[in-house]
Amino acid sequence: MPAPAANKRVKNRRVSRNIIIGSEAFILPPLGDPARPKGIPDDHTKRWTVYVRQPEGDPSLTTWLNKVQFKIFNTYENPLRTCENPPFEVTETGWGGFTIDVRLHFQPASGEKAQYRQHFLQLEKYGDEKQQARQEAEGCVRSEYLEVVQFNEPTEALFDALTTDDQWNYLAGPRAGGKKAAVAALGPNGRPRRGFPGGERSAQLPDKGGDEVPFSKEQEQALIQMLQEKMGVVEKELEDETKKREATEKKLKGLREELGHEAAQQAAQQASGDRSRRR
Ligand code: SLL
Repeated sequence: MPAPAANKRVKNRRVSRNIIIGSEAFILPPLGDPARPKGIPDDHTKRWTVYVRQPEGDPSLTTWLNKVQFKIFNTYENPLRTCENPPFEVTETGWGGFTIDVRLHFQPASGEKAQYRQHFLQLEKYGDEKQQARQEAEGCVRSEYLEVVQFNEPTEALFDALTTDDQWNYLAGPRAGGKKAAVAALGPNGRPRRGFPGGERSAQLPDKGGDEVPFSKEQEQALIQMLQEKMGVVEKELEDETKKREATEKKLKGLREELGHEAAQQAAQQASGDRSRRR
């Protein structure tokens, strides 16, 4: 009985995905300020959000990411926060920074175990003077890092998910920038541009092609193979031509020698005739 695709692994393949783990913190209006939202503990000075998302224009992380859990400081109510759907983020208020455990749970068909990351919730300004001036001006402290998640020999089901066009569909949906941006996200074929809303960022090809996928790694590989075969044919032809040229040159040399010999004989005869006539 063939193994179900969720167990069967694609040999010698590794697929990577980038994710951003980060946090943003904003200063709250001080106590007594009418602009200060109600119901916030008096000692809280910041509103912050911790998040996991894909870099802009990258394939949707829901293809492989099922849910994210954020384990925040244990004085918060229900410190293990679970996000089953995007946006994978938690917003809270507080007064101090701490390390947040981020648990990445993969789609069941991936057969992958959960992975853990950590993120320090940075609330205070940091960096050089220029950076701090900007954080001050924006009233926002952001701290992000790029993480790479690698799927080594993914299950067939995961590999399929990671190589379909649908991963970019979210780019054509409603989003900041409205309809114009959504239209800009569509390629000339009316389908979402592959990964790059501005038509830039990366030259990476999707792994598999299809009727509406003009370029893929699979096609690239086929093209390389075809070119290598053609190069083989051309090399063989070149070899044959070289042999032919060598044979022709040999013949020519022979003819020249013969001709040279005859010419020399003729010249010799002529010379001896001349000599006899002179006598
Ligand atoms: C530490 N940095 O790691 C310190 C603790 C805790 C911050 C920082 C309010 C929490 C609440 C808050 O901001 N705590 O209201 O439950 O030991």
